[in-house]
Amino acid sequence: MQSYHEQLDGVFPSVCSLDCPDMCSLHVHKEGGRITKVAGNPNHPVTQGAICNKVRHMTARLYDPNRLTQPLKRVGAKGDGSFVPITWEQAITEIAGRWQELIAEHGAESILPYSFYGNMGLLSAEGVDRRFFHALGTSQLDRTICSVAGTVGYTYTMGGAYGINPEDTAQSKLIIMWGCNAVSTNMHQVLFAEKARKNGAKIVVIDVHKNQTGRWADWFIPVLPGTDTALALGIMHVLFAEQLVDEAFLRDYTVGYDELQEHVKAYDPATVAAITGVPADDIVKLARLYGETTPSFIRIGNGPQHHDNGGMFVRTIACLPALTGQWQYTGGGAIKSNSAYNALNARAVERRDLLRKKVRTINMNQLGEALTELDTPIHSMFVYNSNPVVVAPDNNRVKQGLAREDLFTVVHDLFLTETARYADIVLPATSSYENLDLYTSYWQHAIALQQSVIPPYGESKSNADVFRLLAKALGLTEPALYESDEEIIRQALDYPANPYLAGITYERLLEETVVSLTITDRPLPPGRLRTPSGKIELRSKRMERDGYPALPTYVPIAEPDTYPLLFIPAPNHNFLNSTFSNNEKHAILEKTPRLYMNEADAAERGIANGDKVRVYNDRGDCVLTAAVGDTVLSGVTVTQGLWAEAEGEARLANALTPDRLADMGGGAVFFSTRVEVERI
Ligand SMILES: Nc1nc2c(c(=O)[nH]1)N[C@H]1C(S)=C(S)[C@@H](COP(=O)(O)OP(=O)(O)OC[C@H]3O[C@@H](n4cnc5c(=O)[nH]c(N)nc54)[C@H](O)[C@@H]3O)O[C@H]1N2
Ligand SMILES: Nc1nc2c(c(=O)[nH]1)N[C@H]1C(S)=C(S)[C@@H](COP(=O)(O)OP(=O)(O)OC[C@H]3O[C@@H](n4cnc5c(=O)[nH]c(N)nc54)[C@H](O)[C@@H]3O)O[C@H]1N2
Ligand code: SF4
Ligand SMILES: [Mo]
Repeated sequence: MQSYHEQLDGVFPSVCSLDCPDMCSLHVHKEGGRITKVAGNPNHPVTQGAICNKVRHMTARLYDPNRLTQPLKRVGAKGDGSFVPITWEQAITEIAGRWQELIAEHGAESILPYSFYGNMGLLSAEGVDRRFFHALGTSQLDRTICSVAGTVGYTYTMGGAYGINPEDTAQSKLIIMWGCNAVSTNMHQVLFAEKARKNGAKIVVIDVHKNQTGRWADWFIPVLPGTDTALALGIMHVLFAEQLVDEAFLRDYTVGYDELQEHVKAYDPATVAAITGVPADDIVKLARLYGETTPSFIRIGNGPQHHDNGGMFVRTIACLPALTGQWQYTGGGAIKSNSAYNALNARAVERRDLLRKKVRTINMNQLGEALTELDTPIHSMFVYNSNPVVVAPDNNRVKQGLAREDLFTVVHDLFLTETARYADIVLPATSSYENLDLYTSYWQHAIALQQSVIPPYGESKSNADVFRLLAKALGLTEPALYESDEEIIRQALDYPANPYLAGITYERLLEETVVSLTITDRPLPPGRLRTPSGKIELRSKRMERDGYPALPTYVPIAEPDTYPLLFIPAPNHNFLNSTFSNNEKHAILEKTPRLYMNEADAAERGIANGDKVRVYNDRGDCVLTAAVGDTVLSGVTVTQGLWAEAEGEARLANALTPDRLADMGGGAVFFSTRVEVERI
């Protein structure tokens, strides 16, 4: 039978490759060899035919006139975007030649790979690329920009990225979206919550911004940024004080509950109200609602863990369902991430063993510092699946580093991104619709196989193919670098250590595209958790050993208060991080980058709704349009979306964000930022 990409017309099964929890099952429509429509697959049990606005307009991105078709070589100054086309052979020869010189003179550690999950595919994000950089012995990258602080925090409490089945949340009676802008970032969680609401469930949203998700809530609770740990401890205080806890559950399935009970006495509602900005009455009301409703579900969002205290935030929230024994009930408990159920054979895929000597590891959140301040400098960087000039914190430092004349930069992307403008060589990348790849969800329990639906666009190539070409040009002989896409996918699935993968084979995926995991028992109560005690660790000896308080503890954010307003640059509805920000269709849908401000703060500065404002601090500035109202508390400002740079106007929110690291895992702290705002 003809493969999908050889057929000119028809409807083909596919899967969304974007870094989004939902991993929607798609139907791709083709006419005359071109994709004409990307739609949801109505037969998929979880995503049920619904997809987001962003991907409904995917053809505008795939066939955007600005999409790259050929390799390019820089002819102008770094950053100004002047390039001429070259052939793939010239591009690969030049990269290999420069790298051979650098390796001879400075060693392979002078080369840094920089990537994230612009494409979530196994082969695109952690396959041949990882093998290649391991075999070459380059510096390694710590991929910490998204969710690591919270993952570490959750793991201390719960033993791993294990939550409940999101499909069960249709049966919940209380749903708390805690720092999760689900209407924009996890739409199928909203659809399950809607089902629950029809059955009488209440939806509470706790956020610093009354955005689309806050407006959808039955009860929106505004909180001051970075103070949620105190709020959770205040809820615990009331639950213990009013005996709303499940004693039997605490005794059987947790450790340290008596110490926790003592510890939270200090977090009485009045004390917590002063920290969080949530009135004491509301803290009591929320605690009673939580204590009296079963089953209750908490969706732990990514937002609040992008603070200095983000690891402790997630560690603390993760304790709440245990207090009322929620893990015992269908639809009760929490989801932070469910990625551990989908774990593939990373050892076989990434081949860390190919790295034959100890090399340094660079935290991706401190790229600016790494490029400008290291004693043993980075002389070359290869960027793929990421756009650090826009997404990395303190991006003026990133730009300063990328502007270095002695830095040889290669960027592989679908577009001439803000980062690509600083490259010496730009390579055109295929979209996920052009490749075979394997996808797993970090929310639903499913694995999917993407088969190429269209041939490569112009001369573009997949990540895996680029690294195979580079390996060959550099004369690397390690056979693992030349294994086929299919072979690597088979190795990933061959992983008896993960029982949930049982019965999932390459053949089955070819046939069915998306396959649900078989989950009969979970490492959640009444089962044994993967914590040291096998129970939920309300008190954690492991944390104590790692230098943290053993019990959940509120620690304020670390940003010095030189500037008066907190600044939260969060994701928006129509972009995915910086992806789509450069596609006209999506930018028009999103209209303009705004700064949400409280009326009192605006009045104090003579700012009216619709005014152009400059947001600034010592790190940089950003020009936005003021949206004055009551969607944020006084002292808080919010912007949404990682916008592409506009002609002559500073629009990059990350010009303002710090590159400090979070309390756990070396995570990013985008939201622990302080600024001042002035009318232009
Ligand atoms: N449309 C769209 N979807 C996306 C993305 C996108 O850019 N756009 N990005 C994808 C990626 S990579 C990720 S990681 C996820 C992230 O998706 P989410 O888990 O929803 O996380 P964020 O959108 O970063 O932040 C969620 C909310 O946290 C709030 N927040 C910030 N600080 C605090 C705080 O201190 N306390 C509380 N309670 N709330 C706070 C923000 O206002 C925001 O509404 O979404 C994915 N899906
Ligand atoms: N201020 C602020 N900054 C943030 C965040 C925030 O909330 N606020 N969120 C953070 C989070 S949670 C995340 S996950 C990061 C995300 O940061 P990134 O992972 O950098 O995400 P994107 O901006 O989507 O950039 C992905 C790039 O990969 C390219 N790409 C897509 N597919 C392929 C492919 O197959 N091959 C190659 N070579 N390239 C491809 C896309 O065209 C795009 O330019 O941003 C972080 N930055
Ligand atoms: S971005 Fe998320 S919601 Fe949109 S189609 Fe992809 S997986 Fe679904
Ligand atoms: Mo992310």
